[in-house]
Amino acid sequence: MSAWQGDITRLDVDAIVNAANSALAGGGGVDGAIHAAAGRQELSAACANLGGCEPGDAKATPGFALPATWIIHTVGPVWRGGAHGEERVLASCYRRSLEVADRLGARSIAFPAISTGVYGYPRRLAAEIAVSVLRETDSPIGRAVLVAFDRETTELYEQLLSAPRPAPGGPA
Ligand code: AR6
Repeated sequence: MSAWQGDITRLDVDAIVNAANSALAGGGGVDGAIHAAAGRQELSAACANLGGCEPGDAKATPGFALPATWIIHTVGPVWRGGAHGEERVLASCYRRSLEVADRLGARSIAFPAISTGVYGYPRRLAAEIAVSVLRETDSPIGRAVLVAFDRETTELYEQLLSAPRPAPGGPA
């Protein structure tokens, strides 16, 4: 697992994850950047066939003009103070994206900081969930890149990735 700062659409990995909305209708932020780089018409048509996506779930389309072969569209939670299941839904986004990508045969995947833009999830809490789900997973996907678009998120990922992993079975 590694952290990288920049535009996720430029990454040459098997799959990139999109922070989409439940209609899979396209939007701003990373979703807008992915639609623009993949090709708006083709990607919108592919998304329209998927029948939407529930928060915490993930669905795939081809990457079209992107270097990535696949786009895994996931829908993060809207932050409503933290007592509305936001953590469970955000963790599920990471897990389900890995499952869908693995089923397609992807062996490398890049994630944006899901929900931390328009959806308002606090950056530190979201980064902690991303790192802990990716650390705990037994997914066969060998390479996961956490893509940050801003300096604050990059520093959070770097701090969390350099912290020692708790010993299995050791004190919490
Ligand atoms: N590459 C990597 N990360 C990016 C890029 C990029 N090109 N552009 C933005 N980010 P957001 P959300 C970061 O708002 O909070 C859309 O309209 C950004 O700095 O894209 O899950 C959808 O259609 C932030 O850290 O997604 C939904 O309606 C992170 O990506 C809604 O926004 C996520 O910010 C989803 O909101």
